[in-house]
Amino acid sequence: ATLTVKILWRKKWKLAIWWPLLFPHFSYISTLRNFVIDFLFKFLVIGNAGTGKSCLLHQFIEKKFKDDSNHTIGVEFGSKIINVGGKYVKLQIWDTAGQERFRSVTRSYYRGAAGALLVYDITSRETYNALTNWLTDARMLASQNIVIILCGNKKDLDADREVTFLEASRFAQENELMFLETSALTGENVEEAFVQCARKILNKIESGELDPERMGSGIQYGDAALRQLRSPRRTQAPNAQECGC
Ligand SMILES: Nc1nc2c(ncn2[C@@H]2O[C@H](COP(=O)(O)OP(=O)(O)O)[C@@H](O)[C@H]2O)c(=O)[nH]1
Ligand SMILES: [Mg+2]
Repeated sequence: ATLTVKILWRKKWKLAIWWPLLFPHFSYISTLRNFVIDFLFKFLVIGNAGTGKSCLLHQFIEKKFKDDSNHTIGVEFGSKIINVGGKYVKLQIWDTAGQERFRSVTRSYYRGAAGALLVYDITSRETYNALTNWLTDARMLASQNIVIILCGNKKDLDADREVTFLEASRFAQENELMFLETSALTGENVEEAFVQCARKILNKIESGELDPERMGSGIQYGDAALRQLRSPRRTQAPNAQECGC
C-alpha cells in the first residue's frame, strides 16, 4: 500500500510539472482579455469605517458577501471587466484597507481617480453626517472631474434605518452626485453602482467633457480603443484610392 501511495505521489508531481506545458493557452487568457478592453478606469471606495466598503468591493468582484469570519488582511485592490453599452471597461478599484479608521486616507490614494463610490450606512446618521468631509477631500485631492456615486449601504437593515431615502437623494442632488441605496449583503444595486458610475464617465468621454489623455484623469485607453484610434488612418487609404486624384 505504501508503495502505491509513493507512486501516486510521484505521478502527482509529474502532472504538476507537465500541466503548464500541456495547456499553455491558460497563460494567454489575461492577454486576450486586455485585447478587448476599451478603457481602464481607476475607482475609489470612500466613506467612514464600518459602512461596508470592503464588503461592497468583495460583493462586486466575487458576487458573494464577505462575512466577518473571513478576517484576512483587508483587500486593498480589486479589478473587474464590465460591459457598458457595448464598451468593455476594466475597473481598477482601490479600497482604503482600514486607513479611514485613523482618519489618514492619503493623498496618493486619491490621486488620479476617475470615479468613486462614496459610502454611508443607512442605519448610522454619524456616517451620513461625515459625507461633507469626504466630499471636500475627494474634490480637492482626486481628479477635478471625478464622478461620484453616493451609496446608502445596508439597505437590507431597513428596520434600523436612521437616514431616509428622500433626505439622502436631496443631498445627492445638491452636490451633483448620483445616488443608490445598496446592500453588500444581498447584492442589491452593488453592480449597478459601479456600472452607473462607469457609464457616466463614458458619456463624459464621448461628449468631450473628459479627456482621457489629460494627466491624472484616472482613465487609460485599452488595446481595443487604441486599435480604433489608429484605424481611421487605415480606412482613409482606400478612400483616397477610390477618389483617384
Ligand atoms: N446587514 C448588512 N451588513 C453589512 C453590509 N455591508 C457590510 N456589512 C457589515 O458591516 C460591517 C463593516 O463592513 P466592512 O466592509 O468591513 O466596512 P468598511 O470598514 O467600510 O470596509 C461588517 O460587519 C459587515 O458584515 C450590508 O449591506 N448589510
Ligand atoms: Mg474596509
